[in-house]
Amino acid sequence: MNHRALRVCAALLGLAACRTVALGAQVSARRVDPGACPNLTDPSIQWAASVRGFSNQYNNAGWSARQALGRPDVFPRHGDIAGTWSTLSSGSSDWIDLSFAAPTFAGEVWVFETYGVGGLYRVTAIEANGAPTPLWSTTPVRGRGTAGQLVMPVVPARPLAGVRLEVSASAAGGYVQIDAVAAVPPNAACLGGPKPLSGVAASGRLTPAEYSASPIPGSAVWARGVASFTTQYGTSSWAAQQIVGPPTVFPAHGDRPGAWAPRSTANLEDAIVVEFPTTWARQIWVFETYGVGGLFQIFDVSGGARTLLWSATPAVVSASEARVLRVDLPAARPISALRLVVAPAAVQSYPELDAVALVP
Ligand SMILES: [Ca+2]
Repeated sequence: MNHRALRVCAALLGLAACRTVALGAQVSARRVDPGACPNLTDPSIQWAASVRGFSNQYNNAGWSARQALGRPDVFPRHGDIAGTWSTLSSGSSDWIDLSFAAPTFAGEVWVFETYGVGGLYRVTAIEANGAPTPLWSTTPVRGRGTAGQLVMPVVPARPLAGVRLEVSASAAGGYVQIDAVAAVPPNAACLGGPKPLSGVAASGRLTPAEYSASPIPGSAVWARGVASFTTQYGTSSWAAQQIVGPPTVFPAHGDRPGAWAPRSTANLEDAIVVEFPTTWARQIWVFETYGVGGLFQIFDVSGGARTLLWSATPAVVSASEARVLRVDLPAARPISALRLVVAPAAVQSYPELDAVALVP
């Protein structure tokens, strides 16, 4: 398999680092028991929405390929139960290709196995551009007697158009049946995904009109410096330094000089670390003037800490208006540095950040 390589950048505690990631590097997936992941009803989860193809199906009704779409309807039950895609026989090796409704920014892929659990041995990601990339593989084993949820990290997190599953009924010792498949954004991840600080409330993104009715208080402390960044679009007009100080673009919207812009709309992830005089902050305000919605994580990285304060699924919020994200913290905390993470590829644009402030 010829793995595609992708340049990915990360800002780590003041050190901006870029590395080349081979998409297709094997990840460690885990089969977890029913109930181990509490987020099954999270509305940001995208369930497989259409069947692109399959090698076989047991029949054209209760055990057809279409039964792998949507939310689980057999899981957490285990057994030869209608409502799943089933292999043609108890001795066949089969595959199925499933698509999500639209390329979905995924930090994990979940597969719900309800019979012949152990027979699923390979999962291939279908990238947003249609290219297949190996995600996980193992040796198929004899089926176990309970349903399983296979949880696979997607590294780096990125938009996926679909997945291909390969199963071996002969290895499992009986029919293999798959109930449902999901693309899960990082904020709803089951394993390993960072969990935001509890009690944090986002106001949503204020429109310029909403902002003018309820503007930032005069006590706001604006970012005074940039500690690091992954990329910048040039060294002047869209440089990282353009995020320092009060807004200069807002309330205007557009690809306008005066805001930090990452280098490429194809980057999966970019980040900037901004510095403040230490402030006991109760709120964080971020002014997004282009690629609005591409901002998806805010970390407190003061003094070597790394606490996820806020997380969302990156998606286009507005293509015509600027927005102000206001995050309300459950209690004042001393902040001297924030790491803001954007996903250009998820919004197919330059997420441009005009200004960031702490409000005591
Ligand atoms: Ca099903």
